[in-house]
Amino acid sequence: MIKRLLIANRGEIAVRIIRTCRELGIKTVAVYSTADQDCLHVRLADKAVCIGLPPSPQSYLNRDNLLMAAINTNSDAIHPGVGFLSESAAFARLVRDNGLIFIGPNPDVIDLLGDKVQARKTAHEFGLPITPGTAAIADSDAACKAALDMGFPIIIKAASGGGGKGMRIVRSESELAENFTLATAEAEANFSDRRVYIERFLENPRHVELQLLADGNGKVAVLGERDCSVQKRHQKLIEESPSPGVTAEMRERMSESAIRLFRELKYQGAGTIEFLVEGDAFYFMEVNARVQVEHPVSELITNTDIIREQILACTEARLELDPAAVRVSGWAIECRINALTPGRITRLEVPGGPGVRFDSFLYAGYTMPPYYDSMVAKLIVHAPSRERALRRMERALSELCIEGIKTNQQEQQYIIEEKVFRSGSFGNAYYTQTFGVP
Ligand code: MV4
Repeated sequence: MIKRLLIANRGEIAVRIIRTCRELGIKTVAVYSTADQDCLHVRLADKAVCIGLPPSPQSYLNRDNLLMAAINTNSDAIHPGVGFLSESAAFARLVRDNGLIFIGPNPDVIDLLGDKVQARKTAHEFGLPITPGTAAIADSDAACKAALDMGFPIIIKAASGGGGKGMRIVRSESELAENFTLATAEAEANFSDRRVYIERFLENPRHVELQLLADGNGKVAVLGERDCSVQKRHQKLIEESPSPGVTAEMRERMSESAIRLFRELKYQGAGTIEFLVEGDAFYFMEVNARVQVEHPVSELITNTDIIREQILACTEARLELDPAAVRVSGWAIECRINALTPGRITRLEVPGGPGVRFDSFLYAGYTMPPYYDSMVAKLIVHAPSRERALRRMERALSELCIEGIKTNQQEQQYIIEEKVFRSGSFGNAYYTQTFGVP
């Protein structure tokens, strides 16, 4: 077992990782920018190191500062958390080349999966269904030809994109050339990679993702799926597991193909495979080579500690859980609570009781800095059925009280009570269709 782990992140996910490390007997090193001295992760870790100024490029994205902090504290490994450097092959390589363990898959696998064109090709070769689409496209004439072949509407995506960044939906031939040029420029500006490709656009599919854990030696476990269709401007708002739109038969087919892909990649650690689901068809979209914000819903329905398994997978090439023994039980729902304003938390009352989990870095008296992600808490419930999970979430949301900043708590209450969401019959256009253009 490693002795000391540096967490190259902040906020809620840093707190989450510290909690598992405590239980594993691993000492933790927190890092913080000069805006984060009073953060909960700094208080909970065994040690904390300042790594720079508030803007992320000077602290949480500063690879050399993070590596030096790890070396100077005699850390054995670095956990990148979510966001920031969690899918940076260059950072993973730097960490490894300096004799430390990166908690994630190996850098070549991160590179492969970070290129969406290559990831699609690989997934297709291993038998996963992909949306009709192209490889990287050279110019707008080639784009036009491909679009006419597959039929409109189409969606232009950046090869180095993902998570919705730099996507453009095109509904007719007359809009194509202009959008192709804009997409290419956006891709260059955001990812320093101008390559884009085209897929047939599905109007209102579900966003369904499988949670996987793998030891890098052929042992691969699927911890069920999550439905993340409720999104506002590509920001997930609510996640649940199981998905109301996935049958046992579809889950079986998806899992079988997912296991094959991860086994072939010799994937190590925690990862997610995203699919679009339309009726009883599913299409591979991309792999997220990290642990995700919404992992707790999978933890609750499978009774596992995903961070624990991830750390064991990456540091000892083993999983504690038995893939064949994973059972999905009941229903879990997560509501993300986002700050709409910065400011000081003057009052905090946390929900509790049966089947309620509150993952957060807030405490009364804490002042939210304006520099980072707006998510301040995840409220997660677990119950025997979807109907009971919804009732439990209503109850938990009514107990939650955050004063001093504005949050999206009311909007979450509204969605949980809204009839289409409650019916379980919705796709990724749900938010826009229900609340108008965001
Ligand atoms: C799509 C799609 C429909 N058709 N691809 C969004 C995140 C990124 N992983 C890919 N995404 C999508 N890709 C095809 N071929 C729909 C989405 C999508 C989406 C699109 C517009 C507005 C909200 C969305 C939410 C989730 C997924």
